[in-house]
Amino acid sequence: KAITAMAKQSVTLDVLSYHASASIDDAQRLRSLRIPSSAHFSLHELAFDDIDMTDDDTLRACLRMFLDLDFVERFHIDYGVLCRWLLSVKKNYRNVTYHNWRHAFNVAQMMFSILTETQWWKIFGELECLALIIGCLCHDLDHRGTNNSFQIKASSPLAQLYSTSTMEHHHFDQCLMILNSPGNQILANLSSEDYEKVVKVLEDAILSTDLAVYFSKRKGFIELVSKDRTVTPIWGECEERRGLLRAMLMTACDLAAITKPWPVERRVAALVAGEFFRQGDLERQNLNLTPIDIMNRDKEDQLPAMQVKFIDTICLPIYEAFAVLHSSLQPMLDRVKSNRAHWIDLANND
Ligand code: 5BB
Ligand code: ZN
Repeated sequence: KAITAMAKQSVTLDVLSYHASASIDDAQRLRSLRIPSSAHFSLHELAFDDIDMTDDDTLRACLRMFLDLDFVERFHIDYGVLCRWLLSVKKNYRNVTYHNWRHAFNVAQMMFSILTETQWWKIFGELECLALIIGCLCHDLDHRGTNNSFQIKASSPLAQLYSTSTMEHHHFDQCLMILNSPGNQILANLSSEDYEKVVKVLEDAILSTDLAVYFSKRKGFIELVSKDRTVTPIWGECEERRGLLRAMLMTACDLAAITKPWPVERRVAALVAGEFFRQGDLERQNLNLTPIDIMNRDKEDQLPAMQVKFIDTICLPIYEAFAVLHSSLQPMLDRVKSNRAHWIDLANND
């Protein structure tokens, strides 16, 4: 539904006025911390689990990724500014059960381990790798624990601003806002040409985390993978192929909980369910609607069957394609299949 320019402007101000920058003191403190190696944090592991890490550990691990990928040197990033930016990003995630800072951190770690294990960082180059890692850390900024369809049903200010990929546009807005905040400008020392490139790749990466975008690009990607079978150096020179690979990587990292060892997957699935059920509660209380089964607490016993469907329709195709593209990613596919067997077991036995 169209709204007037003036109404849109007031919605824009309403939505965009909120954002928090981390304090200089907190940045100073983080800046003074010693940063352990990537091996110390197991940052190269596809089966990585953050459960035993403190919040400080997650921040130090992020700094380690930026240092090891050589972003700080290559892009002349002021280390104190990087510390403040990381704290601001973390601060702009909300206390929801799944779409919080820990999720963003896990997605970034997954991107780091895939880029390094496959050596695909060479295909993308430093600029696109920087955009991908920033994109992962920022891709769910200010998530409210409710999905796009909830924004539309609630006619939320966000839905008035963006009719498609509603939340993803907002995550990107928040990302740009932090990047532009005084004291947080980690891209300040890039040439304006490089800056424009990073922001463009960043926007594309964040918008690609909308499942609708994934569905629209998946067929083309799977066709490309069955044709080429591996990421050849040609991909490095072909913007179309690189773009497709970047988009699919964002989804593969976003959904990677499904590729983790069973105890991790089971724990994360409970967090996802908790957030879905809370949205269902809000739909009942605030919108007077009956939530769909996925969000309906009364249908909790159907959760294992839903996970099987989620795996079959959304997850298996993408991790199958990635296992074809690089043998080092086969363990992800293997664990999706073994998690599927666990969910089948639970669906049958309870
Ligand atoms: C997924 C698409 N959604 C619009 C409707 C529900 N489906 S689903 O039927 O495949 C589904 C997925 C149903 C239940 C689910 O979890 C119940 C605990 C899930 C599910 N989604 N399970 C997971 O383990 C994970 Br991880 C996810 C992803 C949650 C984020 C959803 C947004 C994804 C954007 C890429
Ligand atoms: Zn996400």
